[in-house]
Amino acid sequence: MKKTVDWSALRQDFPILDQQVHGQPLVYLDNAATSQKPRSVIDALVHYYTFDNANVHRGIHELSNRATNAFEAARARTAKFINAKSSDEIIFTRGTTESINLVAATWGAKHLKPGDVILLTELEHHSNLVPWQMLAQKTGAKLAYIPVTGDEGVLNLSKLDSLLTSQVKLLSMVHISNSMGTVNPVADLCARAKKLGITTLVDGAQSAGHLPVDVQAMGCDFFAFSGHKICGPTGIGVLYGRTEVLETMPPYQGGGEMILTVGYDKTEFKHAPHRFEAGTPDISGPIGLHAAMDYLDAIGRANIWKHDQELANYAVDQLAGVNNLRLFGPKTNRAGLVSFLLKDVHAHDVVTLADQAGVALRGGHHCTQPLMHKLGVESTARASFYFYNTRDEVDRFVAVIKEIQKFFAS
Ligand code: C6P
Repeated sequence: MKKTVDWSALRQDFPILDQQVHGQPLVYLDNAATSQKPRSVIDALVHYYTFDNANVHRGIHELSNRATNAFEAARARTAKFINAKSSDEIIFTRGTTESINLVAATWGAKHLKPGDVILLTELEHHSNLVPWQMLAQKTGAKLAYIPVTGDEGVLNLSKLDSLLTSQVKLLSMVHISNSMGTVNPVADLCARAKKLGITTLVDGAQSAGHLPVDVQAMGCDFFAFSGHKICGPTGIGVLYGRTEVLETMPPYQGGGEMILTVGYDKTEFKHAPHRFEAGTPDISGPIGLHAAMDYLDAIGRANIWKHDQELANYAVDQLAGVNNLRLFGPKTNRAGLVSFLLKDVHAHDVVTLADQAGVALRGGHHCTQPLMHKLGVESTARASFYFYNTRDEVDRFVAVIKEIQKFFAS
């Protein structure tokens, strides 16, 4: 881990941050929705389209070779980024959502039967919930949930033994909750599941770009994340799958590039990962993602995690001075976000007024509607931090929240 990082110098790498919104300097605190992109990522995309654009794996001309090499180099870089054993364990998708849908459509359809149980947590984003509901309807499998304790949004693991029955075939869980900031003990949970022969999936949408990820140490069978939340482009995502598990799975979609031979009545499919990547893929996406991963690892994700957590803890301390504020999320080991409500003020009003002051927040159910209902609310306002945010920005955010509270209280 590097000892010191010049965080404010890093801000210069993000041209978008240097602007005024509604006459105020932009304070971008919606990083859990999507992160901003450093110049190196934008440059990588421009370079690819300016000099190397061609289709991959098909041509034998120079541009096609360059594009193919860059595309496959991004796959190898991704394997390194999460410490997968091999690049063949990396499937490019459109994002976390598609990664999870791919597992549901292929692994799920092959391995689940009526009466089997898919175990989730009550913290899940709709992306790690709706695909399993759809699969359960198709296969006759059932869903069960590890419960959360109230506003802290921490898993109540005292129920785990009774939930881990012999019917459970899959444990699929979020690593970091996007609406609470909870960090789940995924390595422990994967180890418990593995002993019982249960397949595991970790939704890393909010973790991959924020802390060091080692899928082998985590012990999961699948790990999903999105490029756009880790300084990469939109439209590119990753599904890691352990080779032994991928090889049991039928293809996702049929088409070009995923086949070995095709006859009029029969097709032989390629091995992973190509079996799961039919058609012309997003090529610039992995190239941009490669640049993003290089950028993040030059800073060091352990450093980023420390910075994220310091900002979140500082925000929690400062928000304690705001009247009638209900704070959600864990008391310890909070990820870099704060979710809250002001008494009798709709989260959308908080976000709209904050926007007028140049502060970008998110308000809503954050695609965790069942969790919101469990907590007895419709929505929360959320500030989510990344390494380019500063304490001064947290101060501005808190000052704005104080003003909004006073405005509605008067
Ligand atoms: N959460 C947020 O503002 P996609 O859309 O596929 O890139 O990521 C989906 C997703 C899956 N899991 C978790 C834990 C997530 O946080 C997200 C995206 C955004 O919180 C948009 S709702």
